[in-house]
Amino acid sequence: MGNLTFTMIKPDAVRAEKHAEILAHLVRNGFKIVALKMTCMSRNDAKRFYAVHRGKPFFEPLLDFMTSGPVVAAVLEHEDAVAALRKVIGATDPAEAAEGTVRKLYGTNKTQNAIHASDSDENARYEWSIHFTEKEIML
Ligand code: 3AN
Repeated sequence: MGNLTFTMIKPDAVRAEKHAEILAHLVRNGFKIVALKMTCMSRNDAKRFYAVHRGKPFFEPLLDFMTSGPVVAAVLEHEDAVAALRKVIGATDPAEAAEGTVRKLYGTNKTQNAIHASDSDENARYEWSIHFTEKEIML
């Protein structure tokens, strides 16, 4: 398992001014930030990002939400990074997320769930390449 993963603080958490707190939470949990930017996703970026969900009933609302305001994108370093970050962010539905996880603390519902984390090394590389060039990743 690789030592890099990708995360994105979603528009709900950025609108609520929670992005700095969430980044601090990740750093306290042992993640090192190796790339970071605040940006707005275009509809085309969001379509590429969520291509696996095309056709699902929540796809269009998800695109509307993800393009509704700025996000904070980051590449994070940690041992077994993908699994480690999934554990810290919690289940997709904040109501089901474990106590102390980012989604339990900051999420509202399955769409507005504060943060994204990649679910495989391959998807992490695909997702960070939508946001970062190679020279923006500080390895
Ligand atoms: P996760 O982000 O936990 O890996 P995925 O990859 O299944 O979850 O879903 C990607 C994103 O799509 C989620 N973060 C969430 O915002 C949205 N989503 C997933 N399932 C639903 C659903 N049933 N209803 C609304 N939004 C959903």
